[in-house]
Amino acid sequence: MLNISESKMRNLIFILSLCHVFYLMQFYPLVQPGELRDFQINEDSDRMMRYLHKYGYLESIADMTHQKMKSAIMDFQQFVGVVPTGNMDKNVSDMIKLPRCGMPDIQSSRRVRSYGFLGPNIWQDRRLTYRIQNYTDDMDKESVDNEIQRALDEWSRITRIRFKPAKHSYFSDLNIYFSSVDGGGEILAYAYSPVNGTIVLDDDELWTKNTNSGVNLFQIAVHETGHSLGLAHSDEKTSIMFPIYQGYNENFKLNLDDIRGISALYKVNPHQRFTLGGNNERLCWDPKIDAIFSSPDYYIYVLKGAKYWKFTLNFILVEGPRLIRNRWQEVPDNVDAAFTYWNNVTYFLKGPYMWKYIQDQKYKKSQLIDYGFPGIPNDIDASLMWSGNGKIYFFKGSEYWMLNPQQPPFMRVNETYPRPISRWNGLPNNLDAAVGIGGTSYFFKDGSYYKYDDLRMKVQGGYPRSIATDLFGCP
Ligand SMILES: [Ca+2]
Ligand SMILES: [Ca+2]
Ligand SMILES: [Ca+2]
Ligand SMILES: [Zn+2]
Repeated sequence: MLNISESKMRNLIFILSLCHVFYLMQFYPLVQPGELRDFQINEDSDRMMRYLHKYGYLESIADMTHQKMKSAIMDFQQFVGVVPTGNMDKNVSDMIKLPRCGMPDIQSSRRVRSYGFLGPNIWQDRRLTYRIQNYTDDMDKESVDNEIQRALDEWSRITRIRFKPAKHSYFSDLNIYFSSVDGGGEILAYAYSPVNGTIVLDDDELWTKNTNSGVNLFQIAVHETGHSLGLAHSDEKTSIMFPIYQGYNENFKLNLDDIRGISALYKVNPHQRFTLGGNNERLCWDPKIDAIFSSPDYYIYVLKGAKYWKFTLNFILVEGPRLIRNRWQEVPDNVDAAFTYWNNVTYFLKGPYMWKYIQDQKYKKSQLIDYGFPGIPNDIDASLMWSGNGKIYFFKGSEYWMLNPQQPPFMRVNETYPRPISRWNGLPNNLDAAVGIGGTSYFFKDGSYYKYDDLRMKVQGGYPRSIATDLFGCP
């Protein structure tokens, strides 16, 4: 629990941090041209140099050389995903004018690959409070409240962290301020790593919701609260932790990179998992499942017989058992397999048929598997979208098939399939079900599960383990 002196301390840290930012932005020590060896300074290169330093690409701007500048530009180009030429061309000088987050991209010269962490600390408490300390004139108060809560909910969905408005600022973990930062453009906002909790939104920007004009408060709040939880910038363009603002996205979702990052930071202690009891016991004494899939809104559904159970990504039970036909009317009991593809279409398969749902609830149609996925057999055991390459895999007996939905001819199975399951280092034949969660795939068979490392392409050490104890929290 917080006490008052801690909170005062935090205010002091906030003021000091602001000073630091103003120092960086306004009283930045100018390098004298004489200090630069072969490096030519002009208005453009000066701006570039400050930018690269501010965002962590240049450790120091003293002793500047052409080579240092070139390699910093290359690092920046690599981070934002353009060809790393190292040249200060128009492309790069345009890029550094784009609105972005005020936090550095590179910390202490560590090169980031996809998601990263800001520091060693995370919040120990899973119930956090937040307070919007002042409001902008750009939006009505209620909209600001809603957009901020909605942003925090994005992270709650993946972690067990719950956010509630604080009654008093003394006791608030996250503190959100609207304040003038650097005028319109460049810095939109910044936030600190745990357990600072300060988030500053530049009120020199026009904050908006549900529109292309101005800066979308919700998206920026997801990004900044990501920092508050400990996430650093990601070089994945589709990640919300990408530093440059990419405009309003009406279909915004956290991507796999974000989910992997936040899940890695806030792992759930397996011993604290929700325990199945009462009506749920069936999964405990008979944990052989028919199918499992993760939905577009990041829940995991387990299907068995006529029933389904809904879990969070960390296997906390949220719903179930319920009847499959009450949620997906067209889908029969005892399905063979199910998976969700990146286009948010969920497929249920049984015998020679498959049923398609958009956003896992709006029924689209059913068709023969051989028609929708030419070359894939009937009566399959398991299916999943593999995070290793985004392609769809089907398993049956001792064989598997792969589909690349993006490759013409449409959905045609490559002739080199089926292949033996033994190629998946450590997976057994006759699987029951499979699902990909973040960068990990889980395979299920007879009450046991195998955790598969998608990067190293093998079953992790210590597996198989019990589904009932590990995932379903059975006694
Ligand atoms: Ca600004
Ligand atoms: Ca404003
Ligand atoms: Ca199955
Ligand atoms: Zn940021």
